[in-house]
Amino acid sequence: MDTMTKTVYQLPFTGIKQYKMFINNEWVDSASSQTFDSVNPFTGEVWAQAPLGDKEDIDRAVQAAKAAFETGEWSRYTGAQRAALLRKLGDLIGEHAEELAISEVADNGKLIREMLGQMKSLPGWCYYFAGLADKVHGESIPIDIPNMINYTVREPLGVVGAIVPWNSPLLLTLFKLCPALAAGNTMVIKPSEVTPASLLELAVLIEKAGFPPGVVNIVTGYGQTAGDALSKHPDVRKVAFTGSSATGKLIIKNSAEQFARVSLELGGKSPNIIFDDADLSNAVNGVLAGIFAASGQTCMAGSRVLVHDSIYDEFVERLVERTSRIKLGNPLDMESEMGTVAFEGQHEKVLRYIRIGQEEGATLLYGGKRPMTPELKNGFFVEPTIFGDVRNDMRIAQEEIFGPVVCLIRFRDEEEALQIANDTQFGLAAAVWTKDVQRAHRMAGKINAGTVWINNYRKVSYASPFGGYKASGIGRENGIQAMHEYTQVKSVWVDTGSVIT
Ligand code: TXE
Repeated sequence: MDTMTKTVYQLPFTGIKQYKMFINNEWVDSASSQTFDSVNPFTGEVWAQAPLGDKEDIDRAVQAAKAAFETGEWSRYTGAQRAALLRKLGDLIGEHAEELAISEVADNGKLIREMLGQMKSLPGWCYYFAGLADKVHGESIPIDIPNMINYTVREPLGVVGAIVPWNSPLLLTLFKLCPALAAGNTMVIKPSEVTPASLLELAVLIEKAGFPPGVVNIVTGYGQTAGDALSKHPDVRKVAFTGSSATGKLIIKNSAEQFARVSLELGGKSPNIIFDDADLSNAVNGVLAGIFAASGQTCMAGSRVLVHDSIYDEFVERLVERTSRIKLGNPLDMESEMGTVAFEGQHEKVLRYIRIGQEEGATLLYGGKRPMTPELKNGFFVEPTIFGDVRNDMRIAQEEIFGPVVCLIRFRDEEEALQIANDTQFGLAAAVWTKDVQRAHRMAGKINAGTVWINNYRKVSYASPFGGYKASGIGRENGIQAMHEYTQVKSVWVDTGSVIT
């Protein structure tokens, strides 16, 4: 902290910011002219308003995206041309990282110091997928039929609908936007109603980068109306969704009507497993980062910590001591170490689960309350909370809380650790802390999750596939595999027989 500049960042304006949506490269109000409020979760006050887009606005945006895909300038772009635009967008995001970070913090209460780091990583997504844009190729396939040539080409899908949540709006949008555009698709994006601002700030950069009209459209509005209309739209060929498992199910049902493809990145209840030979101070840091970063509001949160019986007491002592030093505060202050929960409904949900944990008989070892000091009482804060003696069948161990609440569960041996780790409807991520390299890989092989970290927690890269097993999702984001999710394969047959005879 000593080396860090002590700064409290400010919003670059006073009053309430009025946003417009972005359709066909035009800045527009909603068809109904209605707007909705975005509340700053630190002050509890409205700081921005965005157009309340609905079915009609979604339809307009999808038509613009369809025209851009079928007949617009974009439909004639080569991969290298698409790459150049993505690179330009990456440069602009890098240049505007600070403004983007501030708008996300005002919307969702995450820490400015976390968000500055995240924003600075975003250009990497643009550059990586720009690099793949001109390498989307098929294969030549040997065929066991005389005089036949067969080859495949990979083609874009068409209009992609992206529905994104409030916990990391820009990062989770770029997971979708970069491969979708690199592959030649066009997009309609619906941000969460909790966090409309940063995506509309991104739209300014999309326009500045020079993407042709209709390639990227952003419609703000509620899930049950705008989101529903987007996931049902007959001209949408793929829906890319990040959010709750319950809404994910609705998205599959909606998109089944027109056989649109779906990729879903959903919730988790990820196990963070500490063996008795682990480096304990690294493991404690990994547990803290796993559950208290973003106030626990990440799909990959390490919300179940499985601790070997023989080190349980020492581990608890260290974890509680470190947790007691976490400084809650203004998310725009570089010295704060934990921000708020994103909105009132989520705040109530987290506090409700803390009550449920107590009723179920778990031991509240630390936290559990809303802090009421003068600086914090207006914000949607929850103390970092540790439950000990949790049984894996308790609701707090089975249901996604999505807040700064960690469940400590004891295990006696590797077999039991594995059984507990896999005893969940979810399968997004997991970590194993041990110095035994054979055990680490054995566990990695047997855990049912899309990502396993060994002696680490939370690493993500544009180059590595990310997604869930079981109720944590369908499909993978990031990596070369993401390009396959945004393309379809055409098989072309050529009969050379008539030439030969
Ligand atoms: O999620 P929703 P909510 C989990 C987390 C959280 C819970 C509820 O446990 O407490 O979900 O959060 C849009 N048709 N995660 O209610 O509803 C909505 O407008 C189409 C995990 O915010 O899934 C938003 O843009 N779209 C998670 C997006 O879906 C609909 C991140 C996500 O909202 C819709 C967020 C509908 N009927 C929450 N209803 C993660 N995996 O990171 C809503 N939406």
